[in-house]
Amino acid sequence: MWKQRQGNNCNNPTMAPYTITYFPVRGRCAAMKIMLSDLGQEWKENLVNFEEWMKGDLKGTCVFGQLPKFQDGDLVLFQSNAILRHLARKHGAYGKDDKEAALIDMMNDGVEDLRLKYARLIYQEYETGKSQYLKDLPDHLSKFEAVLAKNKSGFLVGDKISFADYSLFDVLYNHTVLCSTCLDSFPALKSFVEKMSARPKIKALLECEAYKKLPINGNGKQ
Ligand code: 6SG
Repeated sequence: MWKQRQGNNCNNPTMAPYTITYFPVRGRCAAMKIMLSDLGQEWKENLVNFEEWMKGDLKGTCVFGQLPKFQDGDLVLFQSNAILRHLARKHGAYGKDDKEAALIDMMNDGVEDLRLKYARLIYQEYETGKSQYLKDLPDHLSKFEAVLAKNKSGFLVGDKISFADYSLFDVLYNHTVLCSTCLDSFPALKSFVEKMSARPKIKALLECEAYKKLPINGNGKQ
């Protein structure tokens, strides 16, 4: 049986409607925790360490053999982006109509592309690929910069925050840890990260000890 951590200072999991099961890292759960916090939602957390995971019992019950696992009552979900979308539908972070929802999906897919490049660097090429990665990064960032600079609301799509904003914020935050100056020539991205970090419930999560002590990535690289 894996360890269940009920109560972690970051939120009050008593009666929480949601349960997140994941490794003790921020990784694929950071965006959903940022989103849940900002939306004023509570969750319980089950932390699964490497040894427990390697036993394989839990893995065998996961649809794709991977975590995170997300439970909302009797609904059990895998795939972090499907989880973000489910929460966005439930809590009004998926645009005002179908057109906005389509644009939000498009932006989130763009964020996912960058997230996968980042994950490849962190997990496969950190020692050999970092300088080339940082050379290529402005080209990727400039696309998000253009979208944010055009939309006066400060969000990716429409007038309201959406799950794509939480996801972009998470990926940008990780990149500022990778390279503290990487947003310097992107004023809209810089201001986006500052504003998202300053939203009170996001700020509280980012400053909470239990969250801070989780490494960003599973191999300790950042
Ligand atoms: C890894 O990739 O931490 N899930 C990961 N790995 C374990 O056996 N497309 C989906 C999604 O969006 C991707 C899921 C994701 O939800 S996250 C998973 O389940 C497996 O495949 C990144 C991460 N990796 C660290 C890690 C996991 C197992 C071995 C290394 C944490 C560190 C040590 C044990 C637990 Fe570990």
